[in-house]
Amino acid sequence: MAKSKIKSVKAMEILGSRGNPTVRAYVTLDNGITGVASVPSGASTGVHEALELRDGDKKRYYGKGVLKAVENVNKIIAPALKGLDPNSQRKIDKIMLELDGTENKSKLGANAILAVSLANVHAAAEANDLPLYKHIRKVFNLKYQGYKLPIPTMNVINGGAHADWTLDIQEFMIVPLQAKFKERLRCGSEIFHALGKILKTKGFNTLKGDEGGYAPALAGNEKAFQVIMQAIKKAKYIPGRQVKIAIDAAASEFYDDQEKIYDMKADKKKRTAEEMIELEKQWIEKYPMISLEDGLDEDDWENWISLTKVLGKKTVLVGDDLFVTNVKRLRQGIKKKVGNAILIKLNQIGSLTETIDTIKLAKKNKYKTSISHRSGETTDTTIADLAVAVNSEFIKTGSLSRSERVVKYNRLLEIEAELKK
Ligand code: 2PG
Ligand code: MG
Repeated sequence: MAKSKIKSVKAMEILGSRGNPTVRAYVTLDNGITGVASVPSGASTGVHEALELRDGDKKRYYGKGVLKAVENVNKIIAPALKGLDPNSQRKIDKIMLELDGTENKSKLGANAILAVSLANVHAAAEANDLPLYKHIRKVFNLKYQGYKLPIPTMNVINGGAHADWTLDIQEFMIVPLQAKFKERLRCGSEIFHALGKILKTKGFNTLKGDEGGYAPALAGNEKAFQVIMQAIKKAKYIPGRQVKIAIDAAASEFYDDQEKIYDMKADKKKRTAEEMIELEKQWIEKYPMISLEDGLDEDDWENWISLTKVLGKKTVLVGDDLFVTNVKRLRQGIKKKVGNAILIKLNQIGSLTETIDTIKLAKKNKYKTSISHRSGETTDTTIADLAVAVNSEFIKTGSLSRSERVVKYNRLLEIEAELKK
């Protein structure tokens, strides 16, 4: 690996895709190379996530400013990293965790730490003249066979907190299964446009939600499956064979933990955990569903055990708010036999090293991984490279519109083309 040293670390406040501030960091090396990274931000954040530090000063950006996080990078993190070898990613992340010293990164902010962690890995990759996915594999000594492009789960109907609660289920995704990534992307785009036409013909709004999918006020959650099935056929693909469907229920968002009830307003129904499992089972039997994310609340462990018993052999059960990319929560899940896949979001845990450790634990226990964006994004494409670096089965990065979503797909196209050479 090329020898170089960190010369400076700087951060600034920028805007994310929802127009709220977020952190961008720059790591500059003594050879003149600068790595840049910007961090995303969730809306349906799990209660067990690392802390995203926001200023809380209501006079600026309604409290959402990130000047404290930026200052933590410039005044506390920068001096501690100066002079270090950018190839020592583990050490760099460890130093930041120690500087923070809290369980959930509440002192420096997960947004501050992650921005630097990722800016450094970008700088080091460039210094080694390696594409990021190759550098990540090398620097963490990952011994996976060849490079595999992930299957995209594309969120074409947005609901829940991402679309003013037109539907309770947060994400209805199409999952194209063609051999080449570029064919998966084309298939996704064609279905997305077919879906737009169908919705328009039926008199629904075709404006987009936070992740670039449509947000029609359909009469009930299940209607979304029906229009998606129509769109797959209209675009001349075979549902079940060429394209499957996935959902992220994000059930914590409509769970009432006092009453222990899942309150689904679009269906005008309050459901118990047993009824939720039954509903999800019916959907899996009726539609070609490949995966179900957060089908129950993030702390409803007992019912997650039943959910896994009932559906774990039939489908990919992804824990997002449940596991929050955290080895401790994932370990608990493995022990309790809960879920069989994990959603990986860098900013849920707050550093690249910890994210890699969670992925390693998942793989060791045969849990599938899906590397994921957040609903508030930037044009940063690190997750595309991360997905290829770890041969992730899936990537979840939104719909087939909006540059902050599409930019990740485009990066995967680039990687696929480069690997063919
Ligand atoms: C999720 C994510 C991304 P958010 O729940 O999986 O789609 O949403 O970033 O709002 O938590
Ligand atoms: Mg989720």
